[in-house]
Amino acid sequence: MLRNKQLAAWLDEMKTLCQPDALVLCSGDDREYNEMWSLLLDRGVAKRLNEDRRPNSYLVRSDPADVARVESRTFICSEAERDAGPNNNWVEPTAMRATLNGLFSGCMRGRIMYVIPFSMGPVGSPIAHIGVELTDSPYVVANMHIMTRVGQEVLDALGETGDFVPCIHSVGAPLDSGDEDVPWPCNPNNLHIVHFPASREIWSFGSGYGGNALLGKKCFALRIASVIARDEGWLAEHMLILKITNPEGISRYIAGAFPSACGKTNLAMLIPTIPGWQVETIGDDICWMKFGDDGQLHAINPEAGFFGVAPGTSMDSNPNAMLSMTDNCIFTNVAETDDGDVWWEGMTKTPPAHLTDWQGRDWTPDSDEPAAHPNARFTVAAAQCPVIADEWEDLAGVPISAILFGGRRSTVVPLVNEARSWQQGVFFGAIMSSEKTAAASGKIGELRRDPMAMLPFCGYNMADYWGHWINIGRGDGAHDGDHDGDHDGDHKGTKTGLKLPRIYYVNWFRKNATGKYAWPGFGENSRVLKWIFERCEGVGEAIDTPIGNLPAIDALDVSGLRLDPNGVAALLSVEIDGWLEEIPLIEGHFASYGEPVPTALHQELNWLKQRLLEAKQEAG
Ligand code: GTP
Ligand code: SPV
Ligand code: MN
Repeated sequence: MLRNKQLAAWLDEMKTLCQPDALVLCSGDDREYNEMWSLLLDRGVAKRLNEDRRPNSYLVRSDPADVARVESRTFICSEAERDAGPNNNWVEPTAMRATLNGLFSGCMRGRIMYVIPFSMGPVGSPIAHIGVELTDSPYVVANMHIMTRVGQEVLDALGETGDFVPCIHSVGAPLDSGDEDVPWPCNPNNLHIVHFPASREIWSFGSGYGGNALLGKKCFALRIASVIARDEGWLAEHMLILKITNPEGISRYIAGAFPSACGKTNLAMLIPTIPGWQVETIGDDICWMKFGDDGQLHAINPEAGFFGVAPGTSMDSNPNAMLSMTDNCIFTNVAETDDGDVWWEGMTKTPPAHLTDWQGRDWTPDSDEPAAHPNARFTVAAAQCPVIADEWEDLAGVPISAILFGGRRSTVVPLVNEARSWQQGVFFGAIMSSEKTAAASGKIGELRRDPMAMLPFCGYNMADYWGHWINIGRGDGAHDGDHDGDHDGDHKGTKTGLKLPRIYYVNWFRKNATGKYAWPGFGENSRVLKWIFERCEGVGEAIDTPIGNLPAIDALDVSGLRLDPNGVAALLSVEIDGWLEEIPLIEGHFASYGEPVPTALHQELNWLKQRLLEAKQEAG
């Protein structure tokens, strides 16, 4: 059955190492999906939700020690430490292999090893890639069914000699005879999420949750794929992809990088508040982009499902997400209502009078803790989204007109700012910063630089990654270091015929003096998308400012929005002093990456500083 020689050999090796009781080759079909759930129901970790309210859906409660990605236990084991960069934890590969051999030795005793052949991207797309995940977690199998394309068609595409990314995953909790299983086996004290970029391998031990365990997602589609993309001259990014159509029926595609839990899913599915405009979804988390023959970057969503943040999602904030999860859905670490449905903070204005919280405890509105874990998630097929675009699985991908970068910044960063050139756009991405969320363990609210929203996901030295972005703008993958720093604003690469996307720095999270969000966000973000669309069409008006091109005050459509005009002006103002205070922080940020930071980015920083100082002088 396994025609691929490399796969057969690797399976033998991993079976010997992990010593599972049995090996199951996954088909990806419904029978297998249902079988995983009967196992999980038996184990007591899953509950079938009320069939009338949430058909064919399950609630799962993880171990409270296994609820999010753990960046401190995530490693990039390149040959040289320098190639992992200050953005990654590095361990010398031979030493790490010795550690992993110890951890994985016998780690699947008493369990089944599932073999999941999966494709990231529609099978047959020139942008897609194949992986095989071995796992001892039926929960992972069920999630992979939804999040990726699994089964025989992938093995067929792989053929006898095709390449795949080997991904080995274990919850790290072997069962010896007589041991009783726990509902959510894991091994948080020995957590290792390891990537070998040279051999393009992934080894994950000790966690069964999200990006730690669904290895097609962050581990493959971002960390390993970013390395492949560097080598092959394309981009693997932490971005949503949306389609926007104006009242005349003209469509454009926009990609956007926002850090974890900063609004990608929401933006990808938004319902415009401005009449006549339409937004449809291509993807909500990951974007792979390659140049097409037309000189444009063409993007695919390598995933087949959404693994979305539940808290904050409601019929007000994101109706299309709510409508995606009416059935056939997996909910992890949400709260349960007394009638066997789900609830989370923000789903309804008033919480139910009684719930069972994410840890299975009684909960009432008087409880001190949230009923759902802040990183509770839903898993659902992308095809269930009511606004999924018809072309979301197009093998050639969709041509990208604009790229957005944005984070959570309560101060200084304006609502929207257009880069004058690709180079300045890369600078915007490189200086992105955001207040931390619950998607990863760590202190919430702390400001950190998260370049291109890739800090936890770039599989190599971040400064080299910036260099790669600069090179992409010139239409080549080669690295020669220097750059002319052109600010001609034509968004054309130096290679003839290149039509690069325009780049924007956006911020939905500015707060006013009273600590409230100054911008209503969500569906109202369509107003910003409209301006961006018009810029791409060559009609939207912009003002040249020291930090970039900002919308002329009446170029941003705020009709019908009950926002005081001073509020809009504040959202679009250039805070000279605030930005001048950022300069040493950006200098420190670049200094922390040292010598490999591209000259082009230093040029942009100097240029920004100069323009700000001039503006300050003019203002007296
Ligand atoms: P990951 O799946 O972790 O990569 O997250 P994501 O980037 O897809 O974030 P998501 O869209 O799930 O949003 C996360 C949180 O941000 C939710 O609680 C949303 O309610 C909130 N949010 C999203 N968009 C906006 C916005 O425009 N304004 C405000 N104030 N909050 C927003
Ligand atoms: C993120 O943290 O950016 C996510 C969730 O999308 S996870 O799959 O856990 O990485
Ligand atoms: Mn994400």
